[in-house]
Amino acid sequence: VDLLVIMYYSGSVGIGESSSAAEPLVQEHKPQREILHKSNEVIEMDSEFNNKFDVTYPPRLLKSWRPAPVMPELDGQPGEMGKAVSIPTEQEIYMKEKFKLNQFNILASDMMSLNRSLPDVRLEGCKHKKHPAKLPTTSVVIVFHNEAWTTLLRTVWSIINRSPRALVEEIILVDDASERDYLGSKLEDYVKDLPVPVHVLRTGKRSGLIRARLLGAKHVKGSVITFLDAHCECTEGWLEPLLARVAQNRKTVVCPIIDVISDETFEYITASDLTWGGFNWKLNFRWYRVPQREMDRRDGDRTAPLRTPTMAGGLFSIDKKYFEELGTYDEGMDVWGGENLEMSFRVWQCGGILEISPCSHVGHVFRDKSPYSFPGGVAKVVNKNAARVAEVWMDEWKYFFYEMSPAARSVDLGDVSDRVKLRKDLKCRSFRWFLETVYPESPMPLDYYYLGEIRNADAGTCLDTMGRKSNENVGVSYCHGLGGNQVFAYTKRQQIMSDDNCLDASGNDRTVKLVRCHGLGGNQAWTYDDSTGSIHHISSGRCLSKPEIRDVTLPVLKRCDGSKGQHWVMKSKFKW
Ligand code: LR7
Ligand code: MN
Repeated sequence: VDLLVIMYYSGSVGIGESSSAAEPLVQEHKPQREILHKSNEVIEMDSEFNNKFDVTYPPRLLKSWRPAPVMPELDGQPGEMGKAVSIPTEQEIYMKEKFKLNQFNILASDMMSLNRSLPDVRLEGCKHKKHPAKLPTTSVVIVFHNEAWTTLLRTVWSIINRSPRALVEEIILVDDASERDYLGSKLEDYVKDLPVPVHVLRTGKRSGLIRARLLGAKHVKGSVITFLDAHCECTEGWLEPLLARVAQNRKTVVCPIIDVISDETFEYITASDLTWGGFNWKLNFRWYRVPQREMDRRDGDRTAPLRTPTMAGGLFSIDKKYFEELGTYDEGMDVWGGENLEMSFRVWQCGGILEISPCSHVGHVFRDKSPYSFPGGVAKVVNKNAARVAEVWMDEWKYFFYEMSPAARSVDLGDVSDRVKLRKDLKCRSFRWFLETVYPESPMPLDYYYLGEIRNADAGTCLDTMGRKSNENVGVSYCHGLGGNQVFAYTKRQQIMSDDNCLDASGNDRTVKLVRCHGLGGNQAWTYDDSTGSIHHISSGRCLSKPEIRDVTLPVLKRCDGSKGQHWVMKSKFKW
């Protein structure tokens, strides 16, 4: 019995104070190798839900298994051992043309073996880790729409080659109304001869990845469902740590570390084991650094499972019955997006655990754009899905999303009453509980006084991020009243936040920057006086003032003088 299980049955409940730092963003899309951490609080997880249930498997559902043999390197083939593939210069124009088909370099993929070898990227401590002699079986479900042949089949072969044979019940491929010929009968014929049962299901009409996964899940015969995207490569020992965690506690949902397969060269690049999943005000999934408190909870053991607030969405194992008990997915979501946060919130708020197992590595081709169509339009679809998440799971924190993505207010999000009922029936906890207990580092502040525009009484203009990034200046511009770049939160921790950035001024800076919130006060601490309207920068003792010259759009810090140019209005929704 490991520490985690002991914690479950001991029933300790402790709510963490939300005083730790919001850890800086690691990277926009792709996980990164670098590390850095601070903050040091330890939070006990709530255990009330799990200890009411039998969370382990009956022995008859467990199977003996042996590790898969290590795959040999194929001499002279491009991409072996996860190396980058280079395309002959005379093919470069052709390569660029073909890139658009899948938004990755299909020539590189086509040059490599479907059985290419990969390095064993695991930490030393993972290679010798003992897993239970018996584990549950899994069905691997892969949905795809117009996926390339070689990436799809390399995903399939990497499962076959690198999983203990006894543990893979089947691979289920769900074709979401692809329009490419080779994904028809050619695919069905090809998979007949594989050494693992592979089934091809078809949605018939474009259903989106969420409903396509639901179709696949319905047919699963294994005890555990493992979802993968259709352009992945599983590495040595990827499956055992996932199944081992699910076996220890059926309510654990486990993700591998998602390594990067370069969309340009198909090089296999190991991702950091020190990032976890978060989200921003737009409800985009984001990678952030793991806070020190989670490192401490694991006693500094980097091979121990990492509890993550959210998951990327594509790659994880979940007990089949638990998947059903927990309400599978929200069938009202279309095409792409939202389901990853929805499931993350649902798992945590309804008594489960979401983890990343650092001993399991699966590569994924990260792309900058989607290659396929979004029936209904990208923005509409993504906003609809996110609004469904916000309405069902996020309580008053949904306003951060709506303020940031005002267009989401006017999308037709359909009927969410079934999902609201699910939340009630499962007696799920509040979003406040989630923020306090699971994700105190969230960019959505737990306690805040104000959320909205900040208007200068003299100039009549509003603070505006101008769409700038971290470490750039905050500006002012004409108040448009539409939210987005003009939305700020004034928090109980004296921050003025916009998404995961905070207003920050250091030393003798006259201008004010947007800097990743660190939660430590200092240059990011401000006091607002609602009677005078002054925004006072504590560390410098100066006040936020309208820009000095008319045409300049940068607000400045000046000696506080009570003038109208230092009067800022936070109107409406103020909750002192
Ligand atoms: O209409 C569709 N029908 C489909 O079957 C649209 C997509 N799909 C398939 C598609 O072919 C692919 O196999 O669904 C799968 C995921 O689509 P991608 O690869 O275009 O998505 P992604 O990798 O950009 O996006 C991530 O977020 C998605 C949000 O809905 C899903 O959760 C993806 O599974 C998820 N991918 C990962 O988690 C891998 C790591 C990426 C990160 C961070
Ligand atoms: Mn993907």
